Amino acid sequence: MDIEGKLNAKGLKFALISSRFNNFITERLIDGAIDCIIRHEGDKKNISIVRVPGSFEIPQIAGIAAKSGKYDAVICLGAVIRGETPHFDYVSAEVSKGIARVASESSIPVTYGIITADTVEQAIDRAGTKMGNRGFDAAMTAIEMANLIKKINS
Ligand code: INI
Repeated sequence: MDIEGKLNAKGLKFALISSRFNNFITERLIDGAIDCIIRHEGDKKNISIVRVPGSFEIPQIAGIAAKSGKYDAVICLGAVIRGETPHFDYVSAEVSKGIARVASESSIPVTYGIITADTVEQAIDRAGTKMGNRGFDAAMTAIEMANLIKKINS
């Protein structure tokens, strides 16, 4: 028997955890995630948007949201853009490891919509222009995974 999650967000509840750092990018990721959920029959009133200061703070809040029992999926949205110091490397490594840890410890999907880019232009390309929208993609994965988990558990 093949088991897959369907791409339908009807009745599903989502938490979007987004950083305010680089908010000219992350607000576009939020728009993309909401657009994806609504296009797949989800409802705006079932979407909570939680803003945190920077991407480093995302995993902790994602873990709390995942454990709260209020959501069917948690979608993490952030933009880490390389500067002139190694700060980028520390923040991008920690947010990636942190989300992976929270996801593996959670019973609902916790998806990764973090842009890591060398330049502002690369980040813009991935926030709704040339290279799609990472927020939309992370929401799509969350919808499929939420339905897959429900199916496995049913
Ligand atoms: N946070 C980001 O989300 N993106 C960045 O590009 C970034 N840079 O480059 O500094 C960033 N730093 C802030 C960090 O996420 C924490 O909020 C801060 O260190 C306080 O814990």
